[in-house]
Amino acid sequence: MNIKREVSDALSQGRPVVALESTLIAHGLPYPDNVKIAKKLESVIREEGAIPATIAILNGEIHIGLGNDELEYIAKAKDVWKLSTREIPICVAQGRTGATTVSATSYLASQAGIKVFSTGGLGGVHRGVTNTWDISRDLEELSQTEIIVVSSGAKSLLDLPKTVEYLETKGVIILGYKTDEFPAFYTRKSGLSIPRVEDVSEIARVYKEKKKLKMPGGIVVGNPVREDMEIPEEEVNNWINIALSLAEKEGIRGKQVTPFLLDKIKDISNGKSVETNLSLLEDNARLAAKIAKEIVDA
Ligand code: PSU
Ligand code: MN
Repeated sequence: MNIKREVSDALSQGRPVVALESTLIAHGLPYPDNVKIAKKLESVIREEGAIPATIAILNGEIHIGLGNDELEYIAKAKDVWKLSTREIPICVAQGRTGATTVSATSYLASQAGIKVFSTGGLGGVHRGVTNTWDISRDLEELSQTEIIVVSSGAKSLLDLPKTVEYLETKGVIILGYKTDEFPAFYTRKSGLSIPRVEDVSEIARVYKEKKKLKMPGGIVVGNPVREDMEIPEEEVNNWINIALSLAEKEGIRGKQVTPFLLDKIKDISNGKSVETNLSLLEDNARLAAKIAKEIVDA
C-alpha cells in the first residue's frame, strides 16, 4: 500500500483523516465536474482540520491519498475498472487502474487505519432484485468492516425499503444526522425511520459504545441534502423512471447499472442532478471531518 506521506504522518500522530472514494470521480460524475469536486472535497476536509485520503488503485498500486495529478488522471482516464472489494487483488496483480466503490474504499481505508469515510450515496438493493439478485457489495462490506461512512443515504433508483431492511439484517448501524428518516439522496425524506442523532459528539458516543461491545461492522451516518438544494420527489421519480426504462431497453446489467443510471439522470435533468450531487458531497465531507476530529482519540 502506498500511503501518502501526510496521511501516514496524520495517522501515526493520531490526527483526523477522512477517506474519499474514487468511483464517484471516475464513474459517477462527468469530467471536468469530477476533478473540480474531488479537489473541492479535499480542501473542505482540510478547512475543517482533517487530512483527506482519496483512495484508488493506479497501475497496480493501492494509493491511500492522491496528489492533484493523480486525481486528474483517475478523473480523465478512460478504462478505469470499477472495483468492489473482491476485485482489489485482481487489479493489483494485473497492474491495472481501478476506482474504488464504497465497499472497496471502506475495506482499504480500514486496513490503513482510517476510521471515517465520506461519500455521496451508498449502493444498495436494486429494484427488480428478485429477478437480478443485484445487491451492492457495499451493504455486505459494511457488515464486516469497521468504518464510519457519511452519505446522503441512497438514491431512490434503488429499492430503498429493501436496502434499509438488508442493513438491519446485517447488523449495520444507521444514524440519521438531525433527521428521523433514511435520506434519499436528492430528497431529504424516504419515509423509512432510522435513529436520530443531533450532533457529532453523539455519533462519537455510539462509535465508542459499539467498540466497547466488540461489535463488528460499520456505522452509516445519513446526512440529508440541504433544504435549498433538495429536488422535488415527483421530479426525481420522473428522471429515475425514464433512466430505468432506458436501462431495461438496453439490457444493462451488473456493474454497469449504477453508472448507466447516473449518466442518464444527468442528461435527463439537464445537469440539475449534478448540482445537488456536488452540494451534498461537500456537506458530507465537512461532517465527516468533524466526526473524524471528534473520535480521534477513541
Ligand atoms: N450511488 C451514487 N453515486 C455513486 C455510486 C452510488 O449516488 O457514484 C457508486 C459508489 O461508488 C457505490 C457504487 O459504492 O456506485 C455502487 O455500485 P453497485 O451498485 O454496482 O454496487
Ligand atoms: Mn451490483
